[in-house]
Amino acid sequence: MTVPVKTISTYLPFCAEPKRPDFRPPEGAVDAHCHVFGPASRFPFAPERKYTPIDAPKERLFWLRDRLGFARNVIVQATCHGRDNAALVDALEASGGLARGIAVVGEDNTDAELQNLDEAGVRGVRFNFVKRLVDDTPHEVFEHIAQRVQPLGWHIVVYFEAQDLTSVAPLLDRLPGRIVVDHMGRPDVTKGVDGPEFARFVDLMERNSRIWVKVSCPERLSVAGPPYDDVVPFALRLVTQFPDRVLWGTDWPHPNMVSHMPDDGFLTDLIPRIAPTEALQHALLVANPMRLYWPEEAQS
Ligand code: 0GY
Repeated sequence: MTVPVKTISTYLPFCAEPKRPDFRPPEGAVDAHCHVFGPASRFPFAPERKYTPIDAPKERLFWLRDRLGFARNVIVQATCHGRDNAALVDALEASGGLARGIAVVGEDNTDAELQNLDEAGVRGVRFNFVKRLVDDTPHEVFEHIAQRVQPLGWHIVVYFEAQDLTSVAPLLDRLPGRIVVDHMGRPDVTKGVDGPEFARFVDLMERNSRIWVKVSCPERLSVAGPPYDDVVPFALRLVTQFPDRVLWGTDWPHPNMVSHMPDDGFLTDLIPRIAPTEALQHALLVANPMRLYWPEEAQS
């Protein structure tokens, strides 16, 4: 299959032919963090974006899902599409119920617009604190949006980096409902899994049982590079300590990667290293994401 690469970006293209993983995900497994980008000809990128990605359309995402042995996707609105969730909605509608979404919305979105997103399969809203990706949003705005989406039963996904935990933590305590932290709160892995910085993140999860975490993105967090031995202990710690509050995702198509582009089959093969038993794998890949994204189908 040809990859729809457009050289409009300085970033690396996603891996065209990922390996078939040796690890077989359990039946019904969910890739709970991935994106669709464009195609720009149909879904233009946001004028305020901080990067222009290579097109990564829904067809290619669904092909990857099947190749890796996953059953469902959770598609997360990325900053390059701003608050225009059209590409996300298009992918959700084309998925035949096999994808749910996380949108980005603003205070000016009407209740009817939120309702339409819900009907398309959106189940949460993302608040981004990563300075290279977005301009600052006042915390009161996030709190207001969080209150407005509660009647829909949505949860909040937050993306921040470890050095921002101190400033974001009070907001996390105030936000209602469930909160999912992207990419393990982006620890600085050189500081060690037993160091004070990661301890602060683990402590946050211990104190607040409404906080879940995605054990994703070793390729972004690693200093050593593949096979990401420096990241595995962080994910393993979270999966074993909070087995019913962890999610896993590929992060395909890996926007903003400049050092190397991971093979998604290889990322899938890391799962048994971070979730070493079948019970942990089932919780991580099936039971937890089903509870959050398809609660109407989830077995308790
Ligand atoms: C990710 C990570 C990144 C980008 C975004 O919304 C985004 O643009 O999340 C990043 O550059 O770290 O989850 O895709």
